Amino acid sequence: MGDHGPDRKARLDACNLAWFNRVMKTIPVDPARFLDDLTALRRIGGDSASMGVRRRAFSSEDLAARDWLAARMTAAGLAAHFDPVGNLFGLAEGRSLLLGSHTDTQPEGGWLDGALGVVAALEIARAARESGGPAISVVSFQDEEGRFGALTGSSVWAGKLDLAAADGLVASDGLSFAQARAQLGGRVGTFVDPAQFSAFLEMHIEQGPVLDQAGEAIGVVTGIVGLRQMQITIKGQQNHAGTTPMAHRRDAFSVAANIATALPDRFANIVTPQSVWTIGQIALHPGAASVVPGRATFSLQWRDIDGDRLDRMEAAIMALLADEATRSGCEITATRLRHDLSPMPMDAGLQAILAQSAEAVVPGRWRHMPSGALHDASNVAALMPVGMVFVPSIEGISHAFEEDTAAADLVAGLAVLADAAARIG
Ligand code: HGY
Ligand code: MN
Ligand code: MN
Repeated sequence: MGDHGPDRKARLDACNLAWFNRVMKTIPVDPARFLDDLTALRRIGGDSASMGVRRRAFSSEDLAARDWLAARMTAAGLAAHFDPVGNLFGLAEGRSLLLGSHTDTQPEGGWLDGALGVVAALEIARAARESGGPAISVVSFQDEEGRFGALTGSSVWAGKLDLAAADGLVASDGLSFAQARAQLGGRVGTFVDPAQFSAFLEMHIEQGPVLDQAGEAIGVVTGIVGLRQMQITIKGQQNHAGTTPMAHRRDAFSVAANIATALPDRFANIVTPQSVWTIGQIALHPGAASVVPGRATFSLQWRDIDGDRLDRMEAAIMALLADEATRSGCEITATRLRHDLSPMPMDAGLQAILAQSAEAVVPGRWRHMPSGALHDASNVAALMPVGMVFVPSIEGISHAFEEDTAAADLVAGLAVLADAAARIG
């Protein structure tokens, strides 16, 4: 795949290396090597016509990316280790700070979502080892993007989802998590003991417009929203699209459409402008133009920073489903995603350190902010103190091939994360 990004020299010129060398007094990371690794990773599963990537969890592209990462970890002097669910760790000896994110992507993924945090972690761990700095380990969690569940790899590692339940998760193409992880073959090792890590830091693109619109370079994350998700199935009556009068239909799609359009009214007294809900997947059976669909199955996901509000949104959804079942005469069932992804505050001490690093690297061009996206840090917070740092997303676009961030902002994020890692020590 052609390298759609600017060439390496142009990228480095954009980084103003004189500034970079002035601020990087702690762990001497190499921005060129960092950007080269990011570009190399983008090529694995890269879309030929854009900057985007396709690396669904446990796809051949995902496994190739993990093998590439394991080799880079080994070359950096870290012990590459796959756990039973495909989380890939690069382990330093003894107690260490853990940095990382994920390398699996959405079906049409951006080149930086997750990959940025993993490659930045690799560069910082490598530079720390080269310079006799603090012990730093690296992780790429598996299935953060929810091909099977939601943040599956870190949910299992954090004990929020048991392995048997994870194995029962099934992707939309029918592949089970058990079948998928069997592809690890001889790579697989034991689960890594979280007690060896002092804390976890994750750098990530913002995936929203706030920093980009403000012209700021860094977000210090205060908390991560909670997420709830249901699979809703509507069973009506499959019938002839020409001979079935409209009044006699039990059209599963029209009920699904009613539910989608009724949600804003049902949520009106519950939500804030930051609350979000999405119907991202829908399947109609039998899916033919001349057949009134007898079955509709769709995902409904909602997110908010307040757990109580998530509960009230869920109650409103269940009431709407009951009303629609009565009105339409269709059978409506809902299966809730089992494991809990509650709103998660970031560790106050790590926020303070990240704020100091942000002020040192990009004085006055940073802010504290919540995360509207979910991240593995939500799960890791069950095991150790966690912190997150954002870099801007150009025009706020993510989960799309157009996702991108300016090279100077990528390097500023690297500098902030390295500075914070050095302060944590
Ligand atoms: O959906 C999310 O928030 C994450 O990007 N997987
Ligand atoms: Mn992500
Ligand atoms: Mn994502």
